[in-house]
Amino acid sequence: MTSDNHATATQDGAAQDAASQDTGDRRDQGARAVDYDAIVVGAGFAGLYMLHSLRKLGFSVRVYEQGDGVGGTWYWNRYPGARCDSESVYYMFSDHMSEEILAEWEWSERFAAQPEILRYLNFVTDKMDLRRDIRFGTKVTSAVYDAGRDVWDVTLGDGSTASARFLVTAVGCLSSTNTPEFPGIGTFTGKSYHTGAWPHEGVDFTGQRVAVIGTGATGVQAVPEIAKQAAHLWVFQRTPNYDVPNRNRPLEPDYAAEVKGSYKELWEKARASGFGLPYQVAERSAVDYSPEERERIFEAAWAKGGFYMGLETFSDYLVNRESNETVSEFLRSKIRELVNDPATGELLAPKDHPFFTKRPPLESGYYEAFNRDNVTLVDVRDAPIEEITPHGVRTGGQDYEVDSIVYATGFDAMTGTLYGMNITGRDGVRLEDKWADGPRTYLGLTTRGFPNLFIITGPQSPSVLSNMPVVIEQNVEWIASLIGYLREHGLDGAEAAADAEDQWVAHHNEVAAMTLLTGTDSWWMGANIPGKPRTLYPYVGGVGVFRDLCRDVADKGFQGLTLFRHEAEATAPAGVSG
Ligand code: N01
Repeated sequence: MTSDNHATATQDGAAQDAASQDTGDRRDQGARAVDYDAIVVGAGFAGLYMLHSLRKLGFSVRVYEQGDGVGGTWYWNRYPGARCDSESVYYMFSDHMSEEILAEWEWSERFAAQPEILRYLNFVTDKMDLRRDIRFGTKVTSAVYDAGRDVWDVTLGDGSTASARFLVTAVGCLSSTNTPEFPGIGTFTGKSYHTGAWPHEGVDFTGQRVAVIGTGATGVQAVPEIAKQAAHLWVFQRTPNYDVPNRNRPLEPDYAAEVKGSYKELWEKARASGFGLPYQVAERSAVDYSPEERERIFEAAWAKGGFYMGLETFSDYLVNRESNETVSEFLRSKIRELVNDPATGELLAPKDHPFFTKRPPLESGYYEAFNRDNVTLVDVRDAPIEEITPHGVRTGGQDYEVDSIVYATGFDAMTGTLYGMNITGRDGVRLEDKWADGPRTYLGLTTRGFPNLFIITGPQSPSVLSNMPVVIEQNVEWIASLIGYLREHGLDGAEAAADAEDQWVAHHNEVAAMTLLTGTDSWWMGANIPGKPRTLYPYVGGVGVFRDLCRDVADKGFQGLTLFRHEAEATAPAGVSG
C-alpha cells in the first residue's frame, strides 16, 4: 500500500497531495505522520461546505469523492424528471457560504431540475476554489481509528492510504441504492437501470416497452417523462403515495428578487423552523375547523403546490390521526378526480398509511400519465413480483415482456453508505456492530467509541425531514466550531460521553413515539431493507429545536462530549471533560 500523499493518480487531488507536504501540514504524531487535519468523505452540498469551513479556519483538508465530479445526489440521480422538491430559491447555500454567490446565482425554475442543480454546485465549487482539495473517483473502503495515535487511517479504493485527526462523513442520506433481490433478476436480457445510478449519457426509451418498479418520489418524477417516449410503460406499484402537485414553472424574476432582497430574514426563519423552510406554519388543528373551512384551506394549498399542503394548512398531521385523515381524504379525492379510469384511480389512492408518514412525493403530470393509452398501472401489493424473467417481469401469474426495467426502488438510507465505508472505532468495534440494534448517537453528529468522527446529516439528526441545505449548514458549522474550539484550547479530540449519548437516543425515541411516523412502513423507519432495525432514522423534533440544542451544547463548552488531548503531546492530564 502506498500513502495517499504519494499516490500517482492523475486526478486533481494528486497535485494537491504534494502541495500539502510542502506547506508542512503533515505533522509528526510519533511513529507515523498524519496527512491532514481532516478528511471529508463526499463532495455534495455537505462536503463542499465542510471543506470551505475548515479551510477558512486554516485546517488542512482532503475530500474524497467516489464520483468523477462534485454534486453528490445530484451527480448520481440523473434519471428523467429528476428535480428538487424544495423550492430552488431555498435549496442553495446561504450567505454563510458566500454572499456573492447568493447574489449572483439565478435559478430558472421554481423547482430546479437536476442538471441546473449540478451546474450550481459546480459554479460554487469553482467560485470558492474548492476543487483543488478534492480527489475524485476515489472511494473510501475503510476508516480505522488508531487509538495510539488518536488518528483516523483511511484506505482508498486503489489501496492507498491517508490519515487525519478528524474524519467527517458527508456521504448524503440516500447514496446507497437498493435493488430488491427479485428471483431471476440476473437473467433479464434487456437493459436494467437504477434511478440512483443513472447513465450520464442518458437513456432513450423511444419505442421501447418499459417497466418502472417503484412509486416513491423518484418513480413519481420519472414516470411522466418515460411515458412520453415509451411504446408502453408498465408501472409496478406496491404502495401508493399522497402525491401533491409541484406546480413547477419558470421562476418569476420579481419573486426571485424579493427572496434575495430579504434573504437574511428568510434564512433565519428557515433555520428556526420545523422543516428548514421559511413557510408560515399554521399552528392549528384540522379538527377544529368545519369541513367547508378545511376544504377552502386545502384547495388553496393544492393550487399553490409544493410542500405547502403539509406545512401551511394544519400543524398536527403527524400527531393527530383524526386531523391527518381529513387531509388524507382530501388528497384521495383529488387523485380519483385526476385519473379517468375509476379502478386505476382507486388503486392510486393510498389507504394504508396517513399522509406524510411516508415522504409525500411532489408530482408534475404523474396521475395524468395514467390517462395515456400507453401507460398501465400494475398492483403488486396483493400479488408481489414473483420473478424477473429473461424477458420481463412476472407477477400475479402474468408475464410483462419489456425491453428495459427501471428500478426506482430507493436506497439503503442513512446507514448504507456509512457501513459501506467499514468504519472501525476504538477497540476494533465496527460502526455497523455498534448500531446493530439501531443507530446510537449524540445529536446525530457523533457516536461514542468513534472519537473525532463527525457525521453530517446522520441518523438521529433532522436530515431528511428537512430542506437539506439548511441542516447541512447547521451541522457543518457546529462541527467546524467544535474542531476550532479544540485547537483554541490545545485539545486534540472529542468523543460523545456515555450518558449524553444515552439521553439523546432516549430523547430521539421519545419524540418519534409521539408521532404517527413509527406506525408506517417507510424508509424513514428502515422498513424498506430486509433485516434493518426498525426505528425512526431522522430526528423529528424540528430543525429549529435541534439547532437550539446544538447551540446550547456548544455554548457550554461542548457539553456531553469528552474533550481530550493526545497523550504523546499532553502537557496536562488527558480526559478534560466538557
Ligand atoms: O425511493 P422510495 P425513492 N416490490 O424508497 C418500491 C428523496 N427524493 O428513490 O413503498 C415492489 O421512496 C417501494 O414500495 P413500498 C426523497 O426523500 C428526493 O423513490 O416500499 N416495489 C416504493 O414505491 C424520497 O423519499 C427528491 O411499498 C418495491 C419504491 O420502490 C427518497 O429520495 C426527488 C419493492 C421506493 O421508493 C427516496 O425516494 C426524488 C419490491 N420488492 C427522491 N421494493 C428531491 O426532491 C421497493 N419497492 C430532492
